[in-house]
Amino acid sequence: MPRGRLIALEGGEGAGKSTQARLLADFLCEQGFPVVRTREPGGAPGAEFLRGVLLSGQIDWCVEAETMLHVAARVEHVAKTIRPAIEAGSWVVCDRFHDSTMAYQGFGLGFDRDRIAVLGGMIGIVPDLTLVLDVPRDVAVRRLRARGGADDRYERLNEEFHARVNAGFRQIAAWPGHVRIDASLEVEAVRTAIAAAVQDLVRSARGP
Ligand code: Z5A
Repeated sequence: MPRGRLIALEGGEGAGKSTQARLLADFLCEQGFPVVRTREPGGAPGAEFLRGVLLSGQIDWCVEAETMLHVAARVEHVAKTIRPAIEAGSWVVCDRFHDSTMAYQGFGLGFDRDRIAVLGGMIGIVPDLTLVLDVPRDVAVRRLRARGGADDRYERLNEEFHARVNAGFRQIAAWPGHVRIDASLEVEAVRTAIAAAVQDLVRSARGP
């Protein structure tokens, strides 16, 4: 059984990650790969439980505890969902992964980024490819207002916080294994850019 792959979609809120995760999963299915689409925080029962704890805003976590909770949710997600899927040959499309902890808790809330990197090493898996969806904050806010719905703990934080997160994601997008995607374009144009960005991975999985 050939090993599957892990592709993460990252970026600020309203960048279009969930929309593009669905479209990427469809594209990979069309290419003949079994696909599991999942998200963070969440993606396994224990991790979904922690998602509620983290996003409800009922508790004003200190940043250290908040970071550990995101990492704990990820460890559970990897153990129960991601690793078994990859070992069974599936391609996992994940809406957010460890770079979100780096961007939100590190760049956004000021938790020591070297320590976040160490915690990332403990997760024991690195995405084969990370697509960082980059969109100006004002565009993202317009999209979220048009969609409506209640704000979570992070959406309620101020614009300076979101500016630091977006600047962090721009730095992260230049790291090895990452590709920046212009997510301010129309849905179909973003889908096409993402399909192009995964081509090398698709080719390498097919072999010579
Ligand atoms: N968080 C953290 O702090 N640390 C961590 O380690 C992790 C997460 C893993 C999870 O929220 C929160 O947890 C997140 C960071 C934090 N909070 N923030 N901010 P979530 O999962 O509930 O929400 P999100 O990840 O921020 O997703 P979102 O707000 O739903 O945005 P999105 O998934 O990127 O976008 P979307 O749902 O695909 O699209 C939003 C709307 O725009 C929707 O109406 C679409 O139809 C529309 N859309 C999408 N693409 C386009 C284009 N190209 N043009 C026009 N309109 C579009």
